[in-house]
Amino acid sequence: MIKSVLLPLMVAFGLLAASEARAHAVLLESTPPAEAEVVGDKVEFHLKYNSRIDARRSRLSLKGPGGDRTIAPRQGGNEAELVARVEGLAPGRYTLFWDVLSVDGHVSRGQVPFLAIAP
Ligand SMILES: [Cu+2]
Repeated sequence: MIKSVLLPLMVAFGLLAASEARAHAVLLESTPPAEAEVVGDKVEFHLKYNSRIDARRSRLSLKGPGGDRTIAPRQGGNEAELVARVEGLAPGRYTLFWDVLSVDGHVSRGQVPFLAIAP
């Protein structure tokens, strides 16, 4: 009897804990994808998350051959997407650092490395 009650309870709590952890914004997909080769000196970033993002309080920065620069992100097609555009890239290795505020009030961070190559 006790066993039959406990197991479903433990399963229920396990699921709750898992969905709580997922409340932080997690990057699901990016354009360019990590380790991609981008041809040319312009890149349009699309970052798709698993939850809504506050675009105004999220930051992007790009580190690469020309030094570091901060990029102002905009909201994409929906509230779980950020977009930004950068021009004038010299060929070389870059890392896009993202720092986003999700609706649960937590900040999460990550990076997308890519390679810019001359056309
Ligand atoms: Cu969170």
